[in-house]
Amino acid sequence: MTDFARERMTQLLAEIRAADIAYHVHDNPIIGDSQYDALFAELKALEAEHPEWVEPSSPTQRVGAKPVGGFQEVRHQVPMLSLDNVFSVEEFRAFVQRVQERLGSVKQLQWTAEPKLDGLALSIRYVRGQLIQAATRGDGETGEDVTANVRTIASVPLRLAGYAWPEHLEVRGEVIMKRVHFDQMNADLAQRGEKTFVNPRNAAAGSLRQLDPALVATRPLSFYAYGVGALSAPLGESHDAVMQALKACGIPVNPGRIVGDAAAMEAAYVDLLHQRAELPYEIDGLVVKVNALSHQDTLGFVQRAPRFATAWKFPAQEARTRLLAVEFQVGRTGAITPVARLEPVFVGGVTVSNATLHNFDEIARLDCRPGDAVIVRRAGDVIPQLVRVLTELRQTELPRIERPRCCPVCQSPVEQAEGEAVLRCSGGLVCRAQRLEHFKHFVSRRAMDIEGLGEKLLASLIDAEVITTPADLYRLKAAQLQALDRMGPKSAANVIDAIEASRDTTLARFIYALGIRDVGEATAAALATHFGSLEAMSTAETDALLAVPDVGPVVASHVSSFFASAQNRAVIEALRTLGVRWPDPPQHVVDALPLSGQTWVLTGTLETMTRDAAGDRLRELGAKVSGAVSAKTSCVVAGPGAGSKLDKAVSLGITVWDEGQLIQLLEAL
Ligand code: 9MJ
Repeated sequence: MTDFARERMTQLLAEIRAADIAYHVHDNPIIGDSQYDALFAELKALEAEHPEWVEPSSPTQRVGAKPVGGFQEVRHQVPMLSLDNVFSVEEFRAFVQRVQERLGSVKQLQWTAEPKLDGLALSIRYVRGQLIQAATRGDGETGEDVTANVRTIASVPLRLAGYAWPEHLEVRGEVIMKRVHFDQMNADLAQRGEKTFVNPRNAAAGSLRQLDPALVATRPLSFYAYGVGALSAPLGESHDAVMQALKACGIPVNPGRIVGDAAAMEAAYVDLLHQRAELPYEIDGLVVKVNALSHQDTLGFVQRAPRFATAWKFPAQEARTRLLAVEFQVGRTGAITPVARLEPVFVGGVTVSNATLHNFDEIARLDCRPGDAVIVRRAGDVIPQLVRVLTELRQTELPRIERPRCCPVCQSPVEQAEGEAVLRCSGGLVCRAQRLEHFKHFVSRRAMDIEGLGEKLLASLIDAEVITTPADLYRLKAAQLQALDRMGPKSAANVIDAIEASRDTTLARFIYALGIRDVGEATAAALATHFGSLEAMSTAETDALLAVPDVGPVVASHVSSFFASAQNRAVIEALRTLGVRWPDPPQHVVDALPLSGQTWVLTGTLETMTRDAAGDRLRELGAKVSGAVSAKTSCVVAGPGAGSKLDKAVSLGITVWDEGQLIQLLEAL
């Protein structure tokens, strides 16, 4: 019996370790979460029966006791270097030239290019394959012993795989927190009323420096290796070979590639910069290294940094500036959004002078006041955010921002629905701001698609009272447009043509264009397919609306109250009389469509069609197309540059297709 138990424990250890490596090192899970949990639970139960057989490197032994007396100092046997930085292509070329001059005799120099992870540097020491110690960089000579905390990081092996490792092996790399994990953790912290972290790097650093390993174990940290420290035997002759050897030991490595020359490195920089926002973790540049270790040795070091490598930094995503004022913008549905006006600052590659503050609760949470020094963040193409206020720099008492009581545009009273953070203007279409936003939405590309009717022109038409409802657009005459400032006959005729062309539309677009609250494109498409006509939809009872996939009680009530308004019905009637029309949707019953009930997500770049076009085709086939991956997602189509959504899909075990598979499906249906 005990022999059997011991054998089973060995088998479980092997299976769990293999699953860990497949998941963390190869990004290619071999078993599902519940199967993994079952193996883990079985091992734990057997270990409880036979504590004498518990291996210190068992995956059940990740969480240990608190280090007594805080973190001890660790002297690094081989100093932990930092990287020199370059900030421009000229500086980068100068670096390459310096290296080439120093290695004068070498003809075909090989380089590696890898993302620069933005986390916390760590050195992990393995002796005879067992994790013995982990230390932070500190000042490069002496760091802190964070072994107990690092043992809790699921992707750090407690025992190396295989047997091809040197007796002493020091692995160096970065501890990071992936974006999805960061968002999730911050949401959990906020829900518990605890302090949230400003960015993933602070979250990783703050977590690793917690004294209680049990708490660290709850923080979703990851580790990627990018180098080695002290070694009792070489792992290879090049940086790339060393990384492959680490991977074979079951250590997750920073993904790099070999590049031939400066031009290829410059292309790698641009590629990575484009992928940046989609990657599952934050990076702040491209690291290039001379590949051959013999060349690295020849080049040596200057002060604390190697001559054989450099970090070509991306434009910073965070910058300090000053908050000048907070203004309130009124959206299409009356939502009042506070916007921070900032002293212009160069961040994320552009000059930023506005940042979103989301809602009034956010103002209260940040406690931002005009005059404050603040940190703004612009990541990828997303709207800049105000992430932190440097309250410690406030020298005099600054005035708090008052919650608006009336709409800043039309002075109607402000409302706040129970349980909602959003403040709303109660003025409806009386409010000029809501009217303008309503028109902007109506003419937008995914709605009635009227080109040439920009915000400025719409505002002039509204102010001149030429248009008060969307139906007025179809009564516009070129002469009226020309009468407005600086509108030539040709431009006026183009606008009229665009309006004319928009009369032929689809029911889904028309429903979307109406701007019913919470009815986005996907819901509009679902309503169109389900009801087949505007009449059926506009007279539907709540129960009938609730039968539409994607429609819940809130949306159903918005739809009902929209059509209950005589004014709305009159506008629709006028639009139809003025010639707005659409073909009858396909006479399918919803459930009969091939992809009914499925939710698809498109991410990354598609090469033979746009994501919009692919989304339209999928919707026509009955699928819902969503922007976010969840357990309910049926399939994710990932093109080049796919990042966090792909990562989430993989972690949830959701089917992932490439563009070719999607095209095959679309052709087959
Ligand atoms: C980061 N942070 O991703 C190095 N790093 O190499 C990479 N850092 C490094 N390499 C030598 N990819 C010293 C630091």
